[in-house]
Amino acid sequence: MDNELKNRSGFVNILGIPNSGKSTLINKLVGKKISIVSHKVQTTRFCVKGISLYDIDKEKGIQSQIIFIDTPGIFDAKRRLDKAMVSAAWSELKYCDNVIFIHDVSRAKINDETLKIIEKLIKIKASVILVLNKIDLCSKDKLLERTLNIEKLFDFKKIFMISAKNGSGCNDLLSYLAGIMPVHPFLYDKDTISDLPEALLASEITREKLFNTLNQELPYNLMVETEKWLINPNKSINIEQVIYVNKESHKPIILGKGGQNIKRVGIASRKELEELLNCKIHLFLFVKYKKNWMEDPRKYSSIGLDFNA
Ligand SMILES: Nc1nc2c(ncn2[C@@H]2O[C@H](COP(=O)(O)OP(=O)(O)OP(=O)(O)O)[C@@H](O)[C@H]2O)c(=O)[nH]1
Ligand SMILES: [Mg+2]
Repeated sequence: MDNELKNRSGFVNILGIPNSGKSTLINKLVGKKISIVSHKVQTTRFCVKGISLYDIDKEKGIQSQIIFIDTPGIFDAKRRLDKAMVSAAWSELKYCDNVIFIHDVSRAKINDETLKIIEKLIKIKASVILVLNKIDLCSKDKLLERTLNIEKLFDFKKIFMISAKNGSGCNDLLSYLAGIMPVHPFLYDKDTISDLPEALLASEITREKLFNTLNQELPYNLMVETEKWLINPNKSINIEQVIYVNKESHKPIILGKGGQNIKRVGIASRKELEELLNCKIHLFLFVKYKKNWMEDPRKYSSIGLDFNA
């Protein structure tokens, strides 16, 4: 049989409550930043695919292409945007051969949100791999106790203990997943690592810098849109982005004293974009008040969310 016919390719959905480390994990497994990370809950707003190629047999050139799907954190959503995010997280499940359920072991307990997800996974008879994350923050005894308690709740197909942040255990997880992907020709081009268009990634990078630069008073309800993308003759790129806030009072928070804050955000975002896109970037940020952007259906469809979820 032709070696190409021995390749594997399939989908792995990463599910979990907000802040459990889903995006940190996908970035680690793909080996490149494709999804933004912050210490705040509900950072990821829409599903992002990240693709990893793993050599199963280097000599024979047999590889496994694992298409990971990072999803918004699942919780008891009430507001429209939150509901749309949670619905998006569950919606990708139907395409997936495997599900990773990620649990943050540094949490004091297995909370209700976690139990609700497990209940649903039981109901839909999903094939689930449990990934216990943030083991760098947890003692061995606590980790053992948590493992015993959580494995009672569901017949997990396999359990891994990892730190998505420092990478421990991540190779074992990747190698296991590579081996269980179905034998199938690559579903995506060999060189593709993400399905996120560059302009959307650029908006996300700026949103991440806002989340990470602003502290407690950060208006969670902000959104960033890349409105202009102009490639100059010298190959540098001019990017114009608008940060939408839905309260006038949020504008000065984002700008900061004498515009210091927005300046910091702009510098951090530009630096990262230059690294990711490998060229010089001229980034221009604007802050605009837009009443109720969260009630505008177009803002949902532009990032693949269902306004009526
Ligand atoms: N110490 C430690 N921190 C981690 C680890 N994994 C993730 N984090 C941190 O946990 C926080 C949340 O990480 P994210 O990857 O954004 O979590 P998420 O599950 O994608 O969150 P949402 O998108 O909001 O659902 C960030 O501050 C990460 O740096 C880990 O293994 N160890
Ligand atoms: Mg995330």
